[in-house]
Amino acid sequence: MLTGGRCHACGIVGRCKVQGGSWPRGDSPYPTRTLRGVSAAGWVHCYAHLDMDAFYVSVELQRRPELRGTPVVVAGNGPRAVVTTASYEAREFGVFSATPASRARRLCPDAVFVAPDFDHYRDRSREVMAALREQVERVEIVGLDEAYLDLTGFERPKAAGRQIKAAVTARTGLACSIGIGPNKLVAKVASDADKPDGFLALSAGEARARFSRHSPGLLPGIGPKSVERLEARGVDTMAALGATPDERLAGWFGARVGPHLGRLARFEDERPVETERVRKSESRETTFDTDLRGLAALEPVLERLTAQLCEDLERHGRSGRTIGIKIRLDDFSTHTRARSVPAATGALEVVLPVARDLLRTLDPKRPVRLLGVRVAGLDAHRAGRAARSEDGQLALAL
Ligand code: DCP
Ligand code: MG
Repeated sequence: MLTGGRCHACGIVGRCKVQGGSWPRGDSPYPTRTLRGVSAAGWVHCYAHLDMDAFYVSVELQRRPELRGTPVVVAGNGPRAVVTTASYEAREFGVFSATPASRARRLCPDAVFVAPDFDHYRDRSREVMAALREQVERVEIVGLDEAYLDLTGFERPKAAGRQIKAAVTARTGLACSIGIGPNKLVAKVASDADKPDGFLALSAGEARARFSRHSPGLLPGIGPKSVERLEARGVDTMAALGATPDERLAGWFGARVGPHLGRLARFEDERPVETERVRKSESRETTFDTDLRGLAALEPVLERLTAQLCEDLERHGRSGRTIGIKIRLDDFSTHTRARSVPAATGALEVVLPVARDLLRTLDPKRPVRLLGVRVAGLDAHRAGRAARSEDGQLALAL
């Protein structure tokens, strides 16, 4: 739906690729929706993004309610452990996801540290996603604690969003934040902007106005390095990035990435919600508490990781043709090697000898921080089916 050259739905100038073209107001094959209190303009699409609040911590607090209202941190124990989640009380001390656990202990000595229990988080995640599927047909799970929902065609999407939020909390006892927008990017940023217990619906124009003075680092996909490069060129706000001509951005970041960054800053996004996420590879990796040196030390770890990987592949009836290993050395350089086998496999007796041979050929001479193994090129059809477990819920991998 184009008005003034810009699609109300995606914020795209010109042809709206999602719908394969543009049409005059009123001729859309999709019913025109009124998003009360948000925008009178009809949106072609309406998406919601749901993100659980302090997910791992919230799950742990249900087991230890006496800790509610206090700084709680879920983090491993080893010398290289990082914080996976910090409660909002702990965040006030400067402790966030990815803060080294040792630093977190210094910043907030009174915090209670809880060891992560990933199996439990996966179970609770399935509950969340099941609650979503009861409410909405088209759900795209993008992580343990986040999902996009396609609300296109809902009579009152904002009311639907509130109902979904209430349903998730009623079923799981966990709080979440929801963002609603005409595309996934607006929905994602909106869900984050009003956390915790947030609910925010924005049009693309409203998002542009609201975040115009924010750093481009607010956007998913623009990391600290890109922010630094932009700032060095005097572009330090979303508005400035959105107004930078494509040619200049292409000169700085390349023909593909540069203009893409500009589109992100203008909240233009045409990705559809993908309900079937077919994983094309499966991997296991581990970071050592202290660096390992030499094949004799590395091979038993490779065997353990490969056994775990193959067990999982076999359980889900999946197989792939490309076997790969990854190592990260003490200088943080990462090295991968891969080899394809004639027939797709998930069997330990096939995968392990190839992985071991790749490691022996690589034979790292420096101390190794991280070792990983993967099977890629997973059969798409079988992977799609296997992604659903017997109870019809998506099986998630960390
Ligand atoms: N996570 C992790 N390591 C990170 C970031 C996140 O292990 N560096 C895990 C722990 C989180 C979960 O993923 O609980 C979800 O990540 P979010 O970024 O959504 O963070 P939270 O849900 O913890 O907090 P928020 O309320 O900000 O969403
Ligand atoms: Mg979250």
